[in-house]
Amino acid sequence: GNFQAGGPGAILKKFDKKEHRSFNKLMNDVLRPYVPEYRGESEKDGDCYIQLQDLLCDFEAPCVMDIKMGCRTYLEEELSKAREKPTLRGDMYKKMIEVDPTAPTEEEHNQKAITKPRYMQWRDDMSSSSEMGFRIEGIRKSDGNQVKNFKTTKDKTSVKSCLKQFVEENPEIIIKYLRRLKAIRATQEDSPFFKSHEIIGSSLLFVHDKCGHASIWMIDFGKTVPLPESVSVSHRNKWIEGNHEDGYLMGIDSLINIFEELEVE
Ligand code: 4IP
Ligand code: ADP
Ligand code: MN
Repeated sequence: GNFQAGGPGAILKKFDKKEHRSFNKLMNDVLRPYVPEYRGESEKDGDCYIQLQDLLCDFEAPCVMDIKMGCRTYLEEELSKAREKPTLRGDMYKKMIEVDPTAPTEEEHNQKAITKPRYMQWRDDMSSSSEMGFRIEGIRKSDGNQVKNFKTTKDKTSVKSCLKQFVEENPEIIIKYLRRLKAIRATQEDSPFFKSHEIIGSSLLFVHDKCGHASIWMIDFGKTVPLPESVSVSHRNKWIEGNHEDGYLMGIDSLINIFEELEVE
């Protein structure tokens, strides 16, 4: 995979140019407290890595949830590249029919392949991404058991029941997550980095344990890119190709709304 054990309290993630650039800038941005600390580059067995703070190391048997943010999970540049030079992906066709054998068109069935943007758009629509601005990617409970079958978890009621299970209706944890989500949102609304980037495929990592520790960090900046000079985004408005809107803040608004409902239940 992409990860290796780092030194004490650190992990190594496969080096990626876009992610490296993002972490460098984030270390000098108001968002710094909400991302893993970036500790430089390193090399292992001939491969390049970035060294990051291990977000789990202060927790006792943590419960972990990865929420992928945004209404869209592919970059605008991926879309234009695919249009110029469409690459057919058999693996993505297979992943598609595993979830819904009726999803491909007749042509796609014949070629047993689809393009990446087609797959990504379909994934966003099948999950809560397109409408709510986030989706649950995976949950790991304290016993180490992982759940990843959230591909069709789409409507608010089912998303909410997954979140409710994750926090085990523990009011102390809910309050801490809510406070942290609001701090992250307020800081994003102030952040020069956030203002000037299209943030795609990035996640919020939720971590809590039995001792009542709970926190959230922004992770995964492999598809976070600077906006063109002339473009600014709200991170809330609807995406129309060319406007670079990613729906990140729309997603965090919906998440906060659900956690607020869980708080009073
Ligand atoms: C995956 O689809 C995820 O969207 C990956 O994003 C994406 O990698 C993969 O594209 C795509 O196949 P499923 O989750 O439905 O399996 P992430 O790794 O952030 O979850 P990219 O490179 O776009 O981030 P390919 O092209 O790597 O297969
Ligand atoms: P990828 O780019 O391969 O999708 P991510 O950055 O999204 O990788 O990380 C994948 C998973 O690895 C996350 O869901 C999380 O569980 C774990 N992870 C990522 N970064 C950290 C970190 N700094 N500390 C601890 N765990 C992490
Ligand atoms: Mn990723």
